[in-house]
Amino acid sequence: MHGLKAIVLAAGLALAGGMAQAQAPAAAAPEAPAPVTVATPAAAPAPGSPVEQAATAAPAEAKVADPTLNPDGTHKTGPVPGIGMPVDGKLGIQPQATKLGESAAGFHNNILLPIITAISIFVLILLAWTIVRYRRKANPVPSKTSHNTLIEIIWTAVPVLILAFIAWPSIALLAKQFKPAPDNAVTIKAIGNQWYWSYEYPDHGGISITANMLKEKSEVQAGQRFRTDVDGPRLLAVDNRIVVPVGTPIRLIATANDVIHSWAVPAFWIKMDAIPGRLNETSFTVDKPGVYFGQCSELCGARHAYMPIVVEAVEPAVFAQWVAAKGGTMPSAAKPSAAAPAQPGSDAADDTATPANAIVATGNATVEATETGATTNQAATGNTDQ
Ligand SMILES: [Cu+2]
Repeated sequence: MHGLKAIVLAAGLALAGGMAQAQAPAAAAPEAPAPVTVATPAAAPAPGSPVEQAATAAPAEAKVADPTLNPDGTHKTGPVPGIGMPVDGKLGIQPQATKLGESAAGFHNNILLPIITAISIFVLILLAWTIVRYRRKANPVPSKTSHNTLIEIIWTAVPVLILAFIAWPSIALLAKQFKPAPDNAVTIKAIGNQWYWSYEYPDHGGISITANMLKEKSEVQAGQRFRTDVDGPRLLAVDNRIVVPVGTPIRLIATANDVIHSWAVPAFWIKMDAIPGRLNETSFTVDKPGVYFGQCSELCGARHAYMPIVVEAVEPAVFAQWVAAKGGTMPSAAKPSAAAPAQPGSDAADDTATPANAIVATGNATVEATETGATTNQAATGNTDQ
């Protein structure tokens, strides 16, 4: 019977492990780039940074309108109920907006859940049968049997086989989740603060965004911005969304200024700790345009529940327009990120490999960092410059 309990426990842990990846990035982080170069915000791109000045039509002349906002500053795109957000009374995992999320949710729904259900039903039946069949009235003289080699072999071997069967796709999934982004990825740095998120786009002219939760109409004074249903559900809508292009790999780097936070968006299958003085990295590619909601998922203090995350995925052309509206610049397509060069093991096939890319992909991040000069080692400074 112990063997069966172990199966149930192990299966439960495996299920929990599906979403609770919080600890894994910490373990993976030493592999992550120690000296990450960050272009100084907005004013002067660091010498050698891949900011291409020529691309946009002179933002100085006519300010480009933010394509995601209405003239009054409210969001144009509202959420689709059930997509990228929780729904009242619903059980299970949100529909996934990334390929990795789809495969992970499929693993959970089609493999783990049936196994767990079958084991639970089997144990329940076994218990009920034992209680009824071997009750004192039906079985007045108890058996003195204490060993049965065949049964012991079975109840040891079967759980081992089940665990091995689960481990195979689990480990493959973990490896995929922390596979470094290709070097043409869009780098976004998410910084947790008590209690809001701020973001930087170091490869896009150092755009920085602060995202605060929108208050309800009853909580603000007349004339102040409040949440509408287009902004998103209560407690999940923010004033400034992060905008990402669909179909493009995003390299997400998470860190924090004060205490440990966690950047979590269920529809992307991402939950990553944001730790002061440390850079955790993951990557994702959003398949469908839309608005996706998440929350800080590490208990970080009094207003932990009030630092939501909103990602708006748009077509690449709209993203370029948004970058221009934010006063940023699109990096040259041929150049990799200066802020976070691709790591060994990243997928070079996603990339239109140029000689420059090849050098960075195989080269040494430290060399890159020292060449650019105006860099900051986030890990060493504890992010005091944020
Ligand atoms: Cu937090």
